[in-house]
Amino acid sequence: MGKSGFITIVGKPNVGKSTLLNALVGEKIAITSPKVQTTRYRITGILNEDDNQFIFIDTPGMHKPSHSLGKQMDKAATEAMADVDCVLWVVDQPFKKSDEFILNRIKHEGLPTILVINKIDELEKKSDIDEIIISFMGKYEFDEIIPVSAKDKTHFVHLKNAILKHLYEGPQFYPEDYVTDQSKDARMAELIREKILYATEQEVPHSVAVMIETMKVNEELNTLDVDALIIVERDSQKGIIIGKNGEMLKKIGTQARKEINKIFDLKVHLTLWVKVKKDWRNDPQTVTRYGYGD
Ligand SMILES: Nc1nc2c(ncn2[C@@H]2O[C@H](COP(=O)(O)OP(=O)(O)OP(=O)(O)O)[C@@H](O)[C@H]2O)c(=O)[nH]1
Ligand SMILES: [Mg+2]
Repeated sequence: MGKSGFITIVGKPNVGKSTLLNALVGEKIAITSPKVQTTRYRITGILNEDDNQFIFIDTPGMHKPSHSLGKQMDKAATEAMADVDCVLWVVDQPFKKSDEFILNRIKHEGLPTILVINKIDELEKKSDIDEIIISFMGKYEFDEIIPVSAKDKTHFVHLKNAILKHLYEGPQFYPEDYVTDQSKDARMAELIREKILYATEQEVPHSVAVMIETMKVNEELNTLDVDALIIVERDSQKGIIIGKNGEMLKKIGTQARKEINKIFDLKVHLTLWVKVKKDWRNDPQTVTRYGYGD
């Protein structure tokens, strides 16, 4: 009988948690971007391999929250550490004072924790990895310290074997064709948000939420007609998202549609709308309504 269990992926923003989740599962489950705080809620991604089932939980990067959205993100990350079999703490640089925040939470849970040093493809010399390892030594009784590259999928066999030690023999939790807990709507909304994260700068990416308003099968054209709403916090941001002569919105729509078509093997007809909801990130009720609450 194979093993199965839950593995939470935690770490600071932008260290490559979601990239690692996608690479381990072998499918784009979570969106990724070079901007910090890309992931906003817990996302489950499941890998079935050799009778074993790895249930990974990707979390928002842990940071000191400054608004309701940030508080919910932080809560989601912390709560994802309860009741799991093992934690992957992902880092990409030597230990700093700012890591104590996560270290203390890991100590509090006391779970088996594997320190995953990511982005080793970016390091110039082997001694750079050693420097990171040494800086984390003695901070916690890590089960293992494993350098990886989520981008190149290096040392994944070693990582999966280290995780397997903490999973349990028994029936699998999910059917084999179940890869994520996200609904199709949520995944589509996230893919649209990802394109916005790439296309915009400064405060705009952080101020954006995306909701799927309607989704209908168009039998005549054999398409799925999707209307999505992009919400921003200010009129100026709405102007940026729409762009001169609507160019920006068109670009976001084209990129999102292409990827949605590919991932879901569907022909989607996507219409994007933009709306301003002033300071929505500071309003707990709105944060929940946009899908980032409890
Ligand atoms: N070179 C390199 N870049 C990587 C690797 N893993 C992730 N990245 C890049 O790092 C950036 C952040 O990746 P994400 O996966 O979005 O990071 P995250 O930790 O999920 O970020 P948050 O959701 O904001 O907490 C992206 O630009 C990725 O392409 C890696 O192994 N090598
Ligand atoms: Mg992420």
